[in-house]
Amino acid sequence: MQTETSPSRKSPPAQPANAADWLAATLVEAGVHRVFAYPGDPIIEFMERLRQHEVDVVLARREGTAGFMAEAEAMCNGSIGVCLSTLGPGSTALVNSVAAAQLDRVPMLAVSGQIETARQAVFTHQVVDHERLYAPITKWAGTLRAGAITSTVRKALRTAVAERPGAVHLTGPSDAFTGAVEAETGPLPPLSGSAAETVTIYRAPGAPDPLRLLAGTRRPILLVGIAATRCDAGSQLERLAETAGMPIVVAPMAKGVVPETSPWFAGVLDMACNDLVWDLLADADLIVAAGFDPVELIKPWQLKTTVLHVDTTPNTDQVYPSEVEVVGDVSASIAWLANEFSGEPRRSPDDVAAFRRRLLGGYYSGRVEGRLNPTDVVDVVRACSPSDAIATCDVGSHKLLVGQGWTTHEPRAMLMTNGLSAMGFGVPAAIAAKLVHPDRPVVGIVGDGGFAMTATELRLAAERKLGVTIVVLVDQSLNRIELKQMALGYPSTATRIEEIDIVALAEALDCDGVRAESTRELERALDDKTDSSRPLVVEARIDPSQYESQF
Ligand SMILES: Cc1ncc(C[n+]2csc(CCOP(=O)(O)OP(=O)(O)O)c2C)c(N)n1
Ligand SMILES: [Mg+2]
Repeated sequence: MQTETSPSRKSPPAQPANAADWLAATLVEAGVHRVFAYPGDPIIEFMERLRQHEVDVVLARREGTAGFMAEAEAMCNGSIGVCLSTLGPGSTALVNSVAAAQLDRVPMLAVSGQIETARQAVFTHQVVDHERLYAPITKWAGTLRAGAITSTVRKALRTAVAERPGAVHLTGPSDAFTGAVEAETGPLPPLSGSAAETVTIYRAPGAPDPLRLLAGTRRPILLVGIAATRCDAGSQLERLAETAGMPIVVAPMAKGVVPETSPWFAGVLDMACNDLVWDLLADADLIVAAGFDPVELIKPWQLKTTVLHVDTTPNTDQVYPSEVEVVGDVSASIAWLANEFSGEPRRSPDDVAAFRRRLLGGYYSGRVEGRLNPTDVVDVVRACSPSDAIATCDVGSHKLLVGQGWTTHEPRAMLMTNGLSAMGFGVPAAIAAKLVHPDRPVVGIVGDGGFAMTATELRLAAERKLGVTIVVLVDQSLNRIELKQMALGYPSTATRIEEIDIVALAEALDCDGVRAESTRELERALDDKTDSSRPLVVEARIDPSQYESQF
């Protein structure tokens, strides 16, 4: 469990030159040493102060991808991701990635510049009311105002990281940045997001004690989500699984919370073959929902099975009913359940293995012999990547396969958006992951639609010598949507996309590019990557027909 802020590199100056100087120093103290930005007039002063405090100001190619990079950085290391934009078109362009951090439950501080305070009341050119724009997609949207700068920043940081974490937006009028900060700045708040180790139990009238509930079951199962990753609950989850004999189903963004080679790992919810996973849950007599966030549900919750809610926060969503809640640090709660459980394990790893055989049978169905199938790409890329590789994926049919089929060995090693599920995440996330972990291989598996949205970010990767590998599944289709049109008997309207010469595009962006039409060509393309400082883009020309039998 994270209990301390990252070590500071520099304390705030005793006498900051202005509020921007103080804010830059405060972010450094809070452990921030990189921000992702797209500039404009009112944030010039803030960017310069960040530079003076040795913060790496990374220029993405547009605000939306800057925000995804900040989100991915926070997903990688559990810290707060910071992104900057200018006013008006900058702040409106940042909206998607702020909403992604909010729904993906990732701590983010997004800062947008604004015209000076006095002009805001009546001036209109490029002026958008940020507080109203950002209120529905953040935990809090505030403004830096003279006299309340320090408390506003403390509130922003504390709010972003507190359970459940999410996005905070701050508006910085240009005069607030260049103006003075209060004399009394106060200390930083705690920046640990994890919940208290003291566990609180809430019960509806007449509801059973959680220990008796678990003890009375014959077919319990664990459903694990992102709060378990935030609480580092993996080893305790495996211990409970073994002690009580419980298969583990994970939500997609929690992939890796327990190693997917664990004999108790059953599969991933709401990805490929989701019917089989739902059947497994329906067959249980108790679901221990451990840090499971219903924001990851694609299908409605239709189970009648009793749920024991174990999370950092009470079950305020009520997407699933639960009479009993164990609220606190998920690792501590699961450790308590494991310690107190007595009796024989209810199920064996053999039961889980039998289920996994069925699941994998479904996963590989629909392969076309002699063609490059989507599952072939997942298998080959996984086999060619070391076990500690970090993978990212985008949104579309390919995500549903990667989510189920990519074997993830550790937490925070598979980055995806499954709260907002916004296309265009996979490429910037791979770049951010490589910035955070320069020594680990990073591979992004993306659709041709999401790639077309974000490909130019690869010039940044090339410039910074970030040797990411991006595998583009080319089907010339926004497949996930085109399949739904087909199911309705409609023609493909606005879902076919024109071919791009991805190899030529990669070379134009100063990356290597390779085309692969078979598993052998794909293996060769990946094995031949020798220059670890040069991005590689693989145009994987797939036969998408396997997707049809999957969903
Ligand atoms: C920003 C955004 N716009 C639209 C969608 C709706 N959407 C979900 S999947 C998808 C198609 C993705 O196409 P592609 O990237 O080629 O992946 P594929 O489905 O072909 O694997 C679309 C349009 C979305 N999730 N995000
Ligand atoms: Mg596609």
